[in-house]
Amino acid sequence: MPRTVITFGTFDVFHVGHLRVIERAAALGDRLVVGVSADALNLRKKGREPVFSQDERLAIVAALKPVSAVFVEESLEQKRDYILEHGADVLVMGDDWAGRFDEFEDVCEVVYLPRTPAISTTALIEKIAGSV
Ligand code: C2G
Repeated sequence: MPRTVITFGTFDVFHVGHLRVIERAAALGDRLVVGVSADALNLRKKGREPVFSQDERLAIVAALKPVSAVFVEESLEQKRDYILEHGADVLVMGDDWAGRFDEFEDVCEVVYLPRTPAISTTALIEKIAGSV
């Protein structure tokens, strides 16, 4: 049986920190499925629209070599359903979420990976805004 890894994220203004977490997640199994958070979920969660639309963010993540499949993450509360639906053996998240998804240890392994230091979508937006 192939080992399926699942991870979630907004992946807005895609950067190398996103790439590294996806590469490391994929290395933990045979296939990687990525839930890309919906525009509406971001608005609820962060109070602003992402720079790139969900269709654009999905297209970027789907085109990455380590990614086998993508889907839209409509709500944070559906995580258990997504894990079961996609037959995930491992849930991977960056360690900014450490401990937050331990409740799913009854259905899969839960792994938190260290974030890539010194890069974030927010910092990039501020840097770009400050240079124009
Ligand atoms: N990440 C990272 N290093 C960075 C920036 C981000 O490893 N410098 C990781 C995050 O830890 C996360 C993934 O990249 O695992 C996606 O990050 P975001 O796009 O910020 O996603 P987030 O808003 O955390 O959405 O269900 C959970 C949410 O959908 C996660």
